[in-house]
Amino acid sequence: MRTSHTVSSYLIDKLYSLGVRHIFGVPGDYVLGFFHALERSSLRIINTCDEQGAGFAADAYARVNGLGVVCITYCVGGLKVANPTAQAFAEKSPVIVISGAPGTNERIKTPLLHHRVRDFDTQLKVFEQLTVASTVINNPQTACREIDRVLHEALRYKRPVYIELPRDMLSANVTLPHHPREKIEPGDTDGLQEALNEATDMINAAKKPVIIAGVELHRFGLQDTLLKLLEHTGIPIVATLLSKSVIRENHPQYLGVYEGAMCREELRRYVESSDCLILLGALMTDIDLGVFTAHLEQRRSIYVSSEKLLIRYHAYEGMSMEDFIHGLLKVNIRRREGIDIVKPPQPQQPTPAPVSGKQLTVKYLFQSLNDFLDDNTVVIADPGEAMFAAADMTIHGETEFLAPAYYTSMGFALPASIGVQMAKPELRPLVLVGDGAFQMSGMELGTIARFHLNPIIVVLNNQGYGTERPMLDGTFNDIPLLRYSRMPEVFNAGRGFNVETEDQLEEALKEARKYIEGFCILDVHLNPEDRSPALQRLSDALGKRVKAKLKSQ
Ligand SMILES: Cc1ncc(C[n+]2csc(CCOP(=O)(O)OP(=O)(O)O)c2C)c(N)n1
Ligand SMILES: [Mg+2]
Repeated sequence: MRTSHTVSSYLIDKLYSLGVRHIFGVPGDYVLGFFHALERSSLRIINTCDEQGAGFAADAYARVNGLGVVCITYCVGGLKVANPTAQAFAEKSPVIVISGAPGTNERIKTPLLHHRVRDFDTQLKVFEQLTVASTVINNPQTACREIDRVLHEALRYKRPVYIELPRDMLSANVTLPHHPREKIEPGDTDGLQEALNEATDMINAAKKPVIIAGVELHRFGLQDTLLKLLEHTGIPIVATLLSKSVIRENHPQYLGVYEGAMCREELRRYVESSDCLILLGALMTDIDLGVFTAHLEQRRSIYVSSEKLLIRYHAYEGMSMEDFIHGLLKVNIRRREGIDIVKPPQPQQPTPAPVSGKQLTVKYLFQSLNDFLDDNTVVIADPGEAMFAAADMTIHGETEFLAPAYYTSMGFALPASIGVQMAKPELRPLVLVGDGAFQMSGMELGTIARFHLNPIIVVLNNQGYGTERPMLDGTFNDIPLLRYSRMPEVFNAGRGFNVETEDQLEEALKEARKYIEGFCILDVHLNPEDRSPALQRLSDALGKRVKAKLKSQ
């Protein structure tokens, strides 16, 4: 670190020291000075077509890199990243939102400055609701402390934070912080031991324990500890849709994604008949619980997250999830082997050879895509059929599946592929996106082309908002019908494939694997009535609610 700093240089150096190498965003006059400083720094600016794209790219970058940054201008840009920031908050992704803003002096002289909404702090108030910490850097003497404080909160809670930079502050010289040694509060070791004893007794007495591994294991860097726990105990494990790929899915103890009635029937039965559910870092969201079709009883559960520890009906206050899970490695849990393990559900059947001219189905498409995966593929799925049908794909590596499985904002997957490839250039994204979601995010193909990225984009073209049709249909679920395979002409890059039949799919995937110079886009035509069993069950469950509401009006 340098010995003297401005606000800009301090923030940039700090981000670099935390492992950030790329910043996603769109400039504007209030933030141009900061972009200029970024351009001359060791951080790389990835300017996207739209701020929402930058927000999703930063979220995905945070998910694979540990921290992501989006940088935008005041209000017109900031309010467009409100939605991606909300998603990052809901799904625990540490994204730093940096927004330019009118200078502190300008605010006094000209109150009606462009982009202002109601007051100068309107945007700040919005972001206070969407982040775990926020700050406006309006005093060079406290600037470093404020920057350190909010960055620390992002890392501690794995949630977004907001930093507003009034433009006249950027080159102000700052007072460097004096770093007192961080005090680490000793945990409640007696309480922890009691919790571990209770958990050990319960696990050892159980006939059929199952671990449900949640997304917090990934966010809090506990994936290696989880693998040790599996080895130590021999207990089988499932993930949730939000945590899918928290461990590699070809691990011998891994059974699949559990999501109540939405998952495969034999998997549902296996989990729900367990007499000891060990839920580690799972957010109990409605989608992860199969829209409340899950039957996970508290009296059979050990539940630990960053917020609480519950064993059956006993709540242990003030325990750390990390300490508890590390503790499980040290206690005497009986190792289960071979015959001790109730026979787990079998993997899927092999995909039949493609039949020339045969119309594609969702089932065939996902079987073929599953066969297409290799160790370097990262699957990024948008909400809709893309995400629900992908639940049963077998992901080869850790953190090689990303989807907004709780907040479920459309338009995530395509821009997310930019963030993922910037953070992990060795991975090739397979983007699964509905035609509706593509229409919300497709311009980011321009960013993909400009930065020479090479995702394979599968557009599930079912002529509209397929997820919604079984809930309640109308012309409002129709969308313009585009020729997605012609996108390479528009963007002057990449390759496009029109895919209607099984053999065309096989050919397109073969070509896509070979063509690594740019993006590939497959326009996959599906019958609008065709749905994966998971999506059908979800739509039925949600549809009942929508229709019941309509009746009661
Ligand atoms: C930003 C956003 N707007 C609206 C919705 C509500 N919604 C959920 S699924 C869906 C339809 C998605 O259509 P498409 O991307 O074509 O996927 P499909 O359902 O056809 O598989 C809509 C509109 C949403 N989740 N996110
Ligand atoms: Mg669709």
